[in-house]
Amino acid sequence: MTVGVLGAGALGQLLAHQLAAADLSVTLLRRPGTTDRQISHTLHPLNGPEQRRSLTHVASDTPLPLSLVLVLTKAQDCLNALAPLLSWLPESVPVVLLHNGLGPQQAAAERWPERPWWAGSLSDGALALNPHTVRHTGQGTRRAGPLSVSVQAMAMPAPLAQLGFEYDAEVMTALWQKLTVNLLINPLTARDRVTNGTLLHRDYLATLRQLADEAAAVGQASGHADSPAAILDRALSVASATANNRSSMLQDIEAGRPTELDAITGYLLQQARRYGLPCPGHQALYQQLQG
Ligand code: KPL
Repeated sequence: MTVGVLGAGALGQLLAHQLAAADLSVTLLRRPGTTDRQISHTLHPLNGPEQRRSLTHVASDTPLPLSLVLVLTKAQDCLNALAPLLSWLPESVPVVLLHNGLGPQQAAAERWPERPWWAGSLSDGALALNPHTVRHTGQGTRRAGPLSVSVQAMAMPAPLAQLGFEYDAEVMTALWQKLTVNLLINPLTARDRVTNGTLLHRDYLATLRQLADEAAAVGQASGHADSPAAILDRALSVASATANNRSSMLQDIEAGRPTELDAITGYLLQQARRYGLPCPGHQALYQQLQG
């Protein structure tokens, strides 16, 4: 049986390499209409020499014997990318949503309620040097857990454990915590065009504190007991572990691609409006980065 990876950006390529390195069969699921082929991909791992391997690319509307699907598209592309795949994928196959931000996870589970949805987060740094070459720039933590109540009793799919994902029964908490990391790191690094590690400079501390305070207030209103200090510490420790990395939002801006701003800062602002909470720091970043 094969693991399908939907979304062949930096993290999609990285996980495809790591699955193949663990001797698992892996296929990159591409846009419908693309020709099936074998493509040579290169990984620059954190340590050791570069690795080359031939990876299979297959159009996502082509039925295949998949045992698991990992979704690493951009948040805003997730639902459209899933539709052709879910038109044929047996309902028993677990689908794991691993994109940044919040919103599409709930939308997918509502649109296809019969599916065994999983969700997760990874805070690795990865840089796509070109569509077939990726550099792993920072080791992150990886957590995944069942999103739908109907899969609570299901064991974690083995390939996730082989990729170093820890099982997390409270995956919404993991997603919230990852959201707070992205809220503090991505928009600031994208606005100022700096690496993640630049945020460790004291010039950024006051801004990061304000962003953490605002995020904590929204989190507490929506049921996530996360303190401003915990949010700040978490973001600083990821910025330090991925210091040389350019955040995915910065990479998107530099490549002229749409960013995940709406699923990250946009999601927080939407929740803030719901609870009547002001978020001037996040609002300003949203406006500076929009368009
Ligand atoms: O998730 C990331 C991203 O860039 O989107 C971090 C963890 C901040 C790594 O750069």
